[in-house]
Amino acid sequence: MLTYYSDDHHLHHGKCELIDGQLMPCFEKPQRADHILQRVKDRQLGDVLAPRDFGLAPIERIHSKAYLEFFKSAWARWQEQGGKGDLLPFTWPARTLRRMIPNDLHGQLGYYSFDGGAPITAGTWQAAYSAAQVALSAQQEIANGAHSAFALCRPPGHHAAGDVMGGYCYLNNAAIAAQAFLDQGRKKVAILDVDYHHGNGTQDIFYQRSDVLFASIHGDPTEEFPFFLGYADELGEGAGEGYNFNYPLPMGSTWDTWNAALERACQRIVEYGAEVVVVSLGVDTYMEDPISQFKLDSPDYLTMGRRIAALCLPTLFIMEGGYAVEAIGVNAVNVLEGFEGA
Ligand code: OKP
Ligand code: ZN
Repeated sequence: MLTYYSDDHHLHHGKCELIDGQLMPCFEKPQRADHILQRVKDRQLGDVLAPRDFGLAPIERIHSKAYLEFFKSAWARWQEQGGKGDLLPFTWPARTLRRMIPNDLHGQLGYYSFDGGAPITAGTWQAAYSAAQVALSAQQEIANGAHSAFALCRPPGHHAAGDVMGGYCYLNNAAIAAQAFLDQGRKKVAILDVDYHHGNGTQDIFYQRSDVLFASIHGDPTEEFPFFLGYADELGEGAGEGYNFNYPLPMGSTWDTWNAALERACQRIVEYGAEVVVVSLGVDTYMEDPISQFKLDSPDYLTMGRRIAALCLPTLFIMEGGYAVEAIGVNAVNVLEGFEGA
């Protein structure tokens, strides 16, 4: 399997996030992708290629121009104001407030985000832009006939909606790639989100559409981030009704529970008649993950890959979360090796 990868992810390295009332070093850090790349090489998964540049057009199919313009220029505006640290939001248009777009930078940052987990730094735009190009390059590989490809993306994307960043995510790499398949003539794309967290951004983007089926297995949002989406009764809306499937699982879930949900998700994908599968590949379901509460072990990821392969569909793997940095390479590449039947 070919891997697409860009060193540009190093340009995004947020300093801190707020956890338990304390500023902690960001869990979503460059070493994550470095470890995965190392493992891809150690296991000789296949060649590692630099992305092509498909420009902004395929990104604009998912994200609004206003949002992209804001994101692209936010750091320069912050510098003009003499800003020093990372740019982080602290006021959001929550339930009692109006959804205005104010003039102020921090007002706009609140408008275009849903949490304080997505810092904008000097290189965040470039890193996120390149991550989207990595996803598009791997997508192109499959469009050209490959059975699978791996987009080693960072920062991740599945929490980002059309004009909202958050949860470490800015551009929704999986959604951008799924849309590219459709724009090239495919009619039915399934997105299987195996990250520990619900892919609220991806769900929102495709919620009213039947050309993308979204299935997500994740920590029950009554107990876990992103809290406000990801429940089992969210089945899609309008034309999208019946094309959204959430499998929220209790904290502490082990492989057997997780696997039963995977089986149900795979059945939906088969019933749908998907032509291609995009996997939002998070490995924060791992037992040692520092911010997550599932109990998968490293060999389980081989089994996961095998089950996904049994769908017998062209499969695009897009990297999402996973924060047990030492194990993330083994776990992510185990899915890919399991898929390949290793
Ligand atoms: C991203 B992905 C606030 C804590 C909130 C956000 C988790 C984002 C996970 N500092 N945690 O789905 O792996
Ligand atoms: Zn996650």
